[in-house]
Amino acid sequence: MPKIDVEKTRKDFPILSTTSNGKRLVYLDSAATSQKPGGVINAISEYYRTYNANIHRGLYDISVKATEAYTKSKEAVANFINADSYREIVYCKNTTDAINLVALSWAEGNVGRGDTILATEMEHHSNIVPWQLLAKRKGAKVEYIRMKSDFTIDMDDYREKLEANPKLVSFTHVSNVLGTVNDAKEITRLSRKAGARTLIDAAQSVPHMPVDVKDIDCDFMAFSGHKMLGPAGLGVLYGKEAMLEEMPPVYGGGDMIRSVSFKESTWNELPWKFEAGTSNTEGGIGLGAAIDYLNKVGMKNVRAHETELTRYALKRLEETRGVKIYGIGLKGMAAFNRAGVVSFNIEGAHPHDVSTILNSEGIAIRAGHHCAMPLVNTVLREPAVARASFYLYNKPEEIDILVDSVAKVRSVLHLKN
Ligand code: 7TS
Repeated sequence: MPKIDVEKTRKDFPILSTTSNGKRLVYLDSAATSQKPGGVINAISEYYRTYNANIHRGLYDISVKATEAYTKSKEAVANFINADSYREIVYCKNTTDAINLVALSWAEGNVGRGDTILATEMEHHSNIVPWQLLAKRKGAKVEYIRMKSDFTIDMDDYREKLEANPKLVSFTHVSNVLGTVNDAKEITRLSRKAGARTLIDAAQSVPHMPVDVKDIDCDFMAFSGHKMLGPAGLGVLYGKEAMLEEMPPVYGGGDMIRSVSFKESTWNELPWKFEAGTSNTEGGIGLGAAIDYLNKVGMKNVRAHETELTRYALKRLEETRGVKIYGIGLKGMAAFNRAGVVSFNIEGAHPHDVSTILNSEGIAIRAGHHCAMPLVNTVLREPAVARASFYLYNKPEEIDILVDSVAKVRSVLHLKN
């Protein structure tokens, strides 16, 4: 028995029964953003219909209820990643914002002239640009751990780069282009041994597999609610309590203070110290509902389902003429961890044309540099790649539609061989 009843699951996602270009929507772009189940949509709607109020401010019932729901969602996030408490869960706008918060707070005080920040060659721009900005401000430098030709991190290169005593190792858990799952625990262990702090960009891992911050033992982790069935505009920064305690706030304003005088201010307790102004209450409530949904399905089941889909997609695409895959192939999956992101090109076709033709078949995939220009342009040496990415609501039949349409692309573009 499959652990996920995909037809039943699909019924929970209203958008999946809509059409696009007269065809049933085949949504294969969950790495960009996930679709939302009715439970999440309803939780947000119920909040606006029945208890919309500003949190932490009113003493009246609906404000208390909204505050409780928002705080409860933080407890759900903390449990979901096995953090010690909701005090370690800071709400931001998204992964990008969470990483910038660490750059502007912790790193601002701890990285100086000549210091190094280590990332990898497979980062999303959001885990490159904040460090480049910091490096410019501080006279520090950003270095990148090399990727091997098998699409995994070169651990020898990493060990070598650790000898320069970097202040921070900030790396992606799962590549949004390659689907490579990096060994977060080992990378963190080595970084700790070298005296560096660790930030994990978990935008593509937390939504798709069990992730345990205590087991990994990282200092920081960043991820986005919109990629895990929640609404956009709400991301998470996890930080070890001791780290967050010593960090200064970045944004000042309402709610993040304990007291304010004309001369100076003191800060609210964690995690509110980092959350100035009126909160994204609907975002928190929506993320809480998303986590309830994922917990019911079980993250091990999500991971198993996506692994199965990935194997099937790789098998079918590897058999398709003219298709080149960027990432661990079907054979490689025996040895390496791989997530449900499959980037490919069709020989002789620009990925934008591929995406446009697939769109006419109702298929949503992404084409471009996927906000990982250094990886795509410099390491893979491509101007762009097409990418299909999966989630718990995708089914093998959709991969068949994708692969059949890829064959159609070849005939539309009159590609030979
Ligand atoms: N890190 C990784 C690994 C990502 O895949 C993304 C978004 C981000 C950070 C940034 O997330 P945000 O929520 O702050 O925007 N990745 C993608 C993608 O692959 N296609 O669209 C967005």
